[in-house]
Amino acid sequence: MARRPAVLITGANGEVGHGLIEALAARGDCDVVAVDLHPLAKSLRPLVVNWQAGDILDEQLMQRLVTEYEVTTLFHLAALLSTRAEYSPDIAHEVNVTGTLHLLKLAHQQSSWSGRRTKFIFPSSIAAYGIQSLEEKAALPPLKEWEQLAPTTMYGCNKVYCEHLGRYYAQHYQQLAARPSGVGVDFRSVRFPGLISAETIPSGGTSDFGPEMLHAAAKGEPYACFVRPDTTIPFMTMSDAVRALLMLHRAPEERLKQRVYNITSFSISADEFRLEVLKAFPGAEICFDPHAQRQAIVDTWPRTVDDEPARRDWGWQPEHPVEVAFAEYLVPRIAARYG
Ligand code: AKB
Repeated sequence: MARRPAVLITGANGEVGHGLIEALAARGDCDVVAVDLHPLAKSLRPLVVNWQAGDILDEQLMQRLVTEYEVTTLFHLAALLSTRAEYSPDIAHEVNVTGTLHLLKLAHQQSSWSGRRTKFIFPSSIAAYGIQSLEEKAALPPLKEWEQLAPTTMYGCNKVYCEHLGRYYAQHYQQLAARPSGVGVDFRSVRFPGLISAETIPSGGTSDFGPEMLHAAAKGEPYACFVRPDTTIPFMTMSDAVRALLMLHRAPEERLKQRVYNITSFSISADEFRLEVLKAFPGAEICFDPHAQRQAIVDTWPRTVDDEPARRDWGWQPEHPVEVAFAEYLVPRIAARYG
């Protein structure tokens, strides 16, 4: 009995998973198998051929899936984000690193079975960066992929290491073996900025202050922002983030000059974010009440990143610069969502 080709998504119930499953279903050219610790949202179930509530570290679960499905692409979205990971660094390491290693092995196994390089799409993050001081942050030009990689969070360390692991599996796996095993894994990664979704509210991240502010305003709730007004990092709409994953997925491998790409859309401060929110919800009650430790994390993340290689190699361009993001995408959807 032949196995059915399928795209496997881990962390499928998370923010990016929601958008990705909907986008893949709209395209309708592949079967999706979804795995998440929690049962898949009811609205997403009709869009996938199989969903499993389980742990990516559960070898039996994952091996059971690959007896039924030939995984052609793996979107590995499951992770503990930067704030949550600081409360449980050991668990974060287990999920973010050991989980990724297991899935790279699984992708390698799939490539060996099919004779085709399984694609492994991995969202990394601006948390991979670690800038040492606010003065340096203010002075730095948009960061390139290889600059300032000394993250201060467990999540950031995990992301940098997994980027390297992916490159290793793609290019150097068992390099000393007499006969290399299989065709290897086609690992590709984007470093996401803070993501803003109209449909879901983030949890466990440190860039969450932006989307939290917007959703609170739309719900008519007061919001105390946990970073200073001048705090500036890059952001992107969830729709652009999902487009980026799909563009990178489709790009011919020979066009890719690197395995990890920065992408960005717009950089604004927390206060500029507040002003955008006030344009749409003039009565919104937003104040600033910085949390010293979370502030310290965001202060190590860059104001801007250089995404020229992504533009050059696979045509990356955001659809939602800041005005469009708020006025045409986020606000109308969020307003409709909360009535
Ligand atoms: C987080 O805040 O941890 C994430 C990220 C920037 O990767 N949103």
